[in-house]
Amino acid sequence: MTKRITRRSFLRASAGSAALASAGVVGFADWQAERAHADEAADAAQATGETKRVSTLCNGCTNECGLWVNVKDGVIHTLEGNPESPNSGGRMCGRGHGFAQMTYSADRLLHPMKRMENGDFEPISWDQAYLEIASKLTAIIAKNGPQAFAFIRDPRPNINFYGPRFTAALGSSNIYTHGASCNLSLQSAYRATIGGGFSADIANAKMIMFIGRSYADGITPANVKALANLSTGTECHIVIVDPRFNNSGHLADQWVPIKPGTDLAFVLAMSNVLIEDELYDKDFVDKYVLGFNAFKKEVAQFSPEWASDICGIEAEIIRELAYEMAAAAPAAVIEPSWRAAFGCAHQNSFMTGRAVAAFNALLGNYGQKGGALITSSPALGALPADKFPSPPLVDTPRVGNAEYPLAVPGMGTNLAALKAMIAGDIKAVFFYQSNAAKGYANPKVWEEGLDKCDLVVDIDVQMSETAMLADYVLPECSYLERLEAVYTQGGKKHTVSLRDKAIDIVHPDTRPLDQIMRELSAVIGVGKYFDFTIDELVEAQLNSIGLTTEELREKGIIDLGTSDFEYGKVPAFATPSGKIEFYSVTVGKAGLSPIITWQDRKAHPAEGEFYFVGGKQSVQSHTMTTSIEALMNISKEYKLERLWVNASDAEALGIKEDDTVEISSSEYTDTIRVHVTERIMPGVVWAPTHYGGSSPYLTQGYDFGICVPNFQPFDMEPGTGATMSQEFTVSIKKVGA
Ligand SMILES: Nc1nc2c(c(=O)[nH]1)N[C@H]1C(S)=C(S)[C@@H](COP(=O)(O)OP(=O)(O)OC[C@H]3O[C@@H](n4cnc5c(=O)[nH]c(N)nc54)[C@H](O)[C@@H]3O)O[C@H]1N2
Ligand SMILES: Nc1nc2c(c(=O)[nH]1)N[C@H]1C(S)=C(S)[C@@H](COP(=O)(O)OP(=O)(O)OC[C@H]3O[C@@H](n4cnc5c(=O)[nH]c(N)nc54)[C@H](O)[C@@H]3O)O[C@H]1N2
Ligand code: SF4
Ligand SMILES: [Mo]
Repeated sequence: MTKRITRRSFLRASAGSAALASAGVVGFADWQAERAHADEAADAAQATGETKRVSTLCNGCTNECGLWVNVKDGVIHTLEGNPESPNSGGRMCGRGHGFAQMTYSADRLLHPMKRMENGDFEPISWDQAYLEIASKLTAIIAKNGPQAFAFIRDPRPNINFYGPRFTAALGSSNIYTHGASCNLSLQSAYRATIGGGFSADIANAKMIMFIGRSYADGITPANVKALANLSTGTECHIVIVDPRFNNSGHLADQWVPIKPGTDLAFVLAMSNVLIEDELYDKDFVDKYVLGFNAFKKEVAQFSPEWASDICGIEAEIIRELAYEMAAAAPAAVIEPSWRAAFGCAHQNSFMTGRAVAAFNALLGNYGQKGGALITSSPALGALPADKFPSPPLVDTPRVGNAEYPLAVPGMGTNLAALKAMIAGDIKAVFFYQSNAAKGYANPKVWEEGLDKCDLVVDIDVQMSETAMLADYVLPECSYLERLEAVYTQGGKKHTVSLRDKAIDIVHPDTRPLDQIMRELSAVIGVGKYFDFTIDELVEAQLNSIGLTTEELREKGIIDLGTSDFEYGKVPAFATPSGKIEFYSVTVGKAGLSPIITWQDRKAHPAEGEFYFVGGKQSVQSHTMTTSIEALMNISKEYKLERLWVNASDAEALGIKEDDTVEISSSEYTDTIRVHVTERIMPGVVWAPTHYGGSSPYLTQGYDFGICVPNFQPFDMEPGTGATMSQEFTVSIKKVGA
């Protein structure tokens, strides 16, 4: 096997990220240099006539950035961002370049693996894997019914086509995403309040507030670029509300440190100011809001003075921020945020999301330039039923739906499935591109649940921690070696693109998902729902919107021109009442306060303890990139695993830079090096969420740093079933210099 992407060339390509990680500054010059380097290399290669250029999508995170792959002599040579890509804006981040190394990684799975009696894994043939999995699965379903099966996946268009189809073909409704450990709380909150998600009109805002969201750490390249433009080219007032000065802080005007999990009090207090001082948009509220009077009565008690102690922010600052937001409205917006603060973090995350959506409504900013935008997504047409018959709809409600009725239906809560595994109700589970056992809840609990199952199948490219707990591991080829179902993206414009095959399969015994589903379903006896190739599926999907594969391949990304977005048009709110629901009957029925109100976080530090917050780093994606050598070299060189401790706290505990501390929660104790800094507020510690790998098969990330979910008690947010990733506190003590 040729490994043409050398460590050196990738380290060079990732230099921008290294600068970003070390200095905490977004290195645009570096990114540009990186791009120019890619172009040069592509030109040089093309001159020899040996290069082919394939348009595809990065698989380094959920952003689905469009890119061109330059292939030389059948080997991946360079990658370039596609300027037409809405999320990348023509730039790829360092992870995107680094993750391409997965294709040539020495840690890749090469054959289907089976766990033997003694616990070791042994390679087996595909035929044997299919036969054994099919026979176990059909026996489990025959004995326990189809609801004894569940499928958990990281939702991307390809698996969103195959996963639910496979689950329904087996007669089960238990299909889940990773959402319960990402943004389930806030998406469910936005759905309940405004009918779905929204985006901030970054380019045109006069004031923008980020609450626990960092574009420069949790990267979407186009947003980083827009924020950088905003910070240099305009008068926009950019505020970050975060217990730590995150890397977007360098592009902001104001850092407002806040105690973790108290963002709800902060937003309610700003709402109190807008209402008490009559600064809110009365016309907008009259027309579009349900339950304003009840909310007004409720928030009368939540003054900035009330919130001040809870949040650790001076009342005057809260008042000032509310006034400034009102003055800039409707070109002012609280950005929707993503994971860390209220995506799945605390027992009040859902309520925080509702309060954020409501605050934006008080500003009257929905649909307005510089405000909160609700846009549509394109839909593919129906597929010919003879060639692509759909399995019958399953009526039985998914496990977890009854207890967590507020969870977005497209996500569900996989933790309810985990509980059902422990209870013995779910006995067979499939994972696709999902390292649930390392990141969706406390790994100990996943181990218990998967141990109780009679069949665990994991489709992955490497031996992840979840794969380590499986009975069968099916090796997929990497994303650069396969074609996938069509990708559509919504927003101000509607686009369509493909994740395409850039090179031939490197390891002959690995297979793409579509082939695995087709072959396995045939052995199980439900093959009629998968009796087509991926090329046939893609062509039919594209034909359904008047396009062909050939056309899309040539252009890379096509603007469908179907977006009906228009500035100034107030969008439709897809809530039960058609209004923005400050009062929600649905939420009330689920047992939560129907009116948006204060709810405390659950865990509070005792004397001597700390709040814990986690977060992304520019060079890593969740757990999966910690197996990429070039990216881990950056993490190791810049000691990116370290725990951030405030300088005054460190002094009180006698801790110095690079000292090793023992960190303990109610669940777990580990050791970690410390970074002493003023960039985190006193009383709070921060650690990156990517590290602490425990699969010895993944040589790069093994045992580097701490695994944050180990510290988290198993618990679920009422209403949504989100994981509550930060409902714990820690104590630290020095154990070594
Ligand atoms: N580099 C990189 N980029 C990514 C990803 C990745 O893995 N790596 N993943 C993508 C995905 S799936 C996601 S979900 C997003 C996540 O994107 P974000 O949610 O923006 O990511 P984080 O870095 O986890 O959190 C942002 C900030 O929230 C702060 N924070 C933590 N708790 C609280 C709190 O209680 N209140 C407040 N106000 N702030 C708090 C943290 O200190 C951190 O600086 O990133 C996306 N982009
Ligand atoms: N410890 C920890 N837990 C987390 C997070 C974190 O940062 N750290 N982040 C949270 C967030 S925001 C999210 S969105 C979720 C994300 O959760 P996941 O989507 O599960 O993300 P990863 O943990 O990176 O695991 C992805 C898995 O997919 C595999 N994989 C990579 N490429 C392919 C491929 O082409 N095909 C197949 N079949 N498999 C592939 C990787 O080897 C890895 O095992 O995790 C959440 N939980
Ligand atoms: S943000 Fe980076 S890792 Fe994610 S898809 Fe885009 S280039 Fe890939
Ligand atoms: Mo996420």
